[in-house]
Amino acid sequence: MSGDRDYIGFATLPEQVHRKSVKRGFEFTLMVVGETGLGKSTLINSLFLGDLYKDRRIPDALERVEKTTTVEKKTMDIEERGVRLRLTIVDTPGFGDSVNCDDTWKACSAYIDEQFRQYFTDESGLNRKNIQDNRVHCCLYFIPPYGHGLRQMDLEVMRRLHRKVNIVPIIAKADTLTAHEVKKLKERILADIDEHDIQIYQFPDCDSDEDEDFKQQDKELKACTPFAVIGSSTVLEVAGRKVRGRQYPWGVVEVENPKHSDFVKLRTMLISTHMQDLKDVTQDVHYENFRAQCISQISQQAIRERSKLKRDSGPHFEHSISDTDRLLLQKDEEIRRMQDILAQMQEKLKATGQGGGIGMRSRVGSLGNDLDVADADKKRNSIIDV
Ligand SMILES: Nc1nc2c(ncn2[C@@H]2O[C@H](COP(=O)(O)OP(=O)(O)O)[C@@H](O)[C@H]2O)c(=O)[nH]1
Ligand SMILES: [Mg+2]
Repeated sequence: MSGDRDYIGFATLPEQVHRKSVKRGFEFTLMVVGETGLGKSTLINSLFLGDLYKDRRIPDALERVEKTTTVEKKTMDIEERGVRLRLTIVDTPGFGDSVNCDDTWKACSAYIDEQFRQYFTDESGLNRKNIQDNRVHCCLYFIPPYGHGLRQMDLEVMRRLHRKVNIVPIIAKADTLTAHEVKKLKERILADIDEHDIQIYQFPDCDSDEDEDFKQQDKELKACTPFAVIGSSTVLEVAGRKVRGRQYPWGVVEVENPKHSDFVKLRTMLISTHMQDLKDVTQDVHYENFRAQCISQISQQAIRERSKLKRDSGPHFEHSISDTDRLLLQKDEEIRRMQDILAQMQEKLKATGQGGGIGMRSRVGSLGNDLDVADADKKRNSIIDV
């Protein structure tokens, strides 16, 4: 009983948050970018479709994979142990020739911006509670296995996108490289990224109180960037096991074999360990950037409109009012001074027995400039003083 009294109840907060999140479900959007033919569509199929539709016959790559010519969005609702995930895959048209990548980055950039804009509009609207989050949380950037590091084109596309989205670089078709070549290519790519100040997604530091297994997994994950992956839409039978792989005359390359590629590490990172962090960085860094730009644009627009209004209505409105006021005040002051002088003159004249101030009235009525008035004052004072 005494135990009950000590118990306030907030220890259930994590469960409450958990229940609420589970009820609401999760949303995640992944974009794939890179040259045509690098296996983007195949990898996406390998990453998700096989798991999503376990009972479905997986058709041959040739049957399934078609050339992507526009930004294509596929959404799937997945449920695993009661947790619902709405996964959106954005497949982009790859740059077809090795010279011009403008169309690709423009299409990707426009898509990302559009999702941010939609979110920004929804967030400023009335129904903020049920906003659908379609922002792109991660971009897998496919690097060809046959180059020596990043090409000018890769750098260009990455530079256009790195401030908008979490870029995760990937070495495509890693089955075409030996283990040594993979190692060398990874080093070259990381050096190029560093040299050209490209901001790829940074894995967060592992908390010191995490268990050793997790720390080890985290270390391995960080060490294998950029992930060297293999994709296949074909299921083969190897020693009685059904595996997704690629059949070569000398053997089978297994997509999910950690010795053959980093495919499983990539999938674990994307789905099991870093999905929430990718979403957090999208919200806190990339979206915040976009939002700041939006707000600054809106305020600049307001300033421009205000000055335009002022300019347009200037001669008739604000300016004329303040000018008239100023002028009126000036004139009032002048009149008051003149009246004072007049009163003094009249008193002195009275005292000397001469008649009322001739000509002063006309002077006051004509309201000459300040210099004239000052000169006149001096003269008058000297006359009076004499
Ligand atoms: N060697 C090898 N070939 C692949 C791999 N992934 C896909 N391919 C093949 O590359 C070709 C182009 O793949 P596709 O997914 O259409 O590329 P996309 O244009 O980037 O979407 C297809 O014939 C695939 O079978 C891979 O990991 N290794
Ligand atoms: Mg494709």
